[in-house]
Amino acid sequence: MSFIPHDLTADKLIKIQTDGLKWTVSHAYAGSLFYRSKLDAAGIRPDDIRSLEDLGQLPFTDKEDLQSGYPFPLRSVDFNDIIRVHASSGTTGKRKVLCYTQKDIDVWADMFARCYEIAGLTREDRVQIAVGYGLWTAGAGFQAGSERFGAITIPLGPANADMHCEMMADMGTTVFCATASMALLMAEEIHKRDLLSKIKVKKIILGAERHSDAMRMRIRELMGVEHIFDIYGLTEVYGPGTGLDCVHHRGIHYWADRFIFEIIDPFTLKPVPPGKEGELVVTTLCKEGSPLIRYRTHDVTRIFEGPCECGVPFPRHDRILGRTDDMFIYRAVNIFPSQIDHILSRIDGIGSEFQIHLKHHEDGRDMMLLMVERKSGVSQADDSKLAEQVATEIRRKILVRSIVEIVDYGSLPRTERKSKRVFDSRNGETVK
Ligand code: DLL
Repeated sequence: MSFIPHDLTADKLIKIQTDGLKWTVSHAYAGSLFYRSKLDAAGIRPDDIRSLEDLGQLPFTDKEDLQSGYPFPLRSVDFNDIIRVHASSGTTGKRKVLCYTQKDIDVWADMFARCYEIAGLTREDRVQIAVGYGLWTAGAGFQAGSERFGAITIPLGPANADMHCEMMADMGTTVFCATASMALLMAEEIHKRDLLSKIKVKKIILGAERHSDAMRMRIRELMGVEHIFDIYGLTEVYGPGTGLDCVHHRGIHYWADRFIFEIIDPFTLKPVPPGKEGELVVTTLCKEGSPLIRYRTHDVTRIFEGPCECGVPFPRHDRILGRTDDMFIYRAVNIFPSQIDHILSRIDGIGSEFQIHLKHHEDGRDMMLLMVERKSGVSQADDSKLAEQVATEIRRKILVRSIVEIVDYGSLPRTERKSKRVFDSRNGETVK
């Protein structure tokens, strides 16, 4: 049995998307006061939406709309039809709460089963789930997908390293699912405890946060796995499982029969040319509880053109390259953490973990302190040379000065959730 419609053609997809777009706009207009007033204000009636070209007329939805509509933003069905809510913490303000009908839960499980299929799992596989359960979508998504797919599911949640190591060995786990941070933490534990010969993990599925090539390489090295797959998703679009890269690892296949992805310029809000980076905007095609109309994710990626060697008939987007709201301004330069990541990934002797601390100096200027882990096995003796090299590269590529401190491998905090890498205390204390 396959969860992937291998007979999906471009024409069929256009039909599914057109019907789904019309359905979504009518459904949201009829069921949600929020959407009705938004569409009325834009002078749009559901009947105006006749083809995919009409998508661009629709107003955007943004995270503020979810917060102002708290506790049931975007709700478009009767409370009797809602069977679950999930929420994501968000960085500021109230949580984003999204509601699900039974159909939403089923569609999500089917989408997630596709992810496991694309990763080449079979029903013999044993899937250990290390992401959080509860209001967060992660645990529920990974579990429902694995069960729908028919693999053996081992739902540990973050638990602790002892428990993960024990279950991994005893259950014969073949697939490990985690946030990128947790995958690194576990890979280091397994290495430290010298457990590699006792475990059978061949594949890691990770996501939930941006991660560097260096981090993926490190995890792969330490755990000796065949593949690391990148899974994308967000609470607003069901949760994890909106897509996954295949064994060729040239982009994330996404389920274009369940949602439309547009890439826009976050400043002009106009679509960018095909293949160019921009902000991902999502319109769902059959989501009942909390449908999305042109929802601005603030995630930066691009859509790849052309088919993939694997033959899966779904389009691909690039890894998430950053978030438009990740950017910080330091000495009048706009900087994304991914730029720092990129530079560090290319310097020998550096590990994958770093922190950026922005502080206000008493001389009135801002300073950026970069704490960077030394690579495991590299001698401390070269720290000052390494620090100089990092600072020079940053000055050369980003045009700002920074203070670089090389710290011991493993000394920056590891987390089972999402890592925080930027600490901005410029409105608080002053450093001398
Ligand atoms: O993090 C869902 C998820 C859980 C995805 C587990 C994958 C694995 P939220 O908490 O709503 O949902 O956060 C969504 O996380 O907008 C991205 O900024 C980021 N994100 C998710 N997956 C990736 C990824 C979950 N593979 C936000 N790469 C999104 C980079 C990711 N960033």
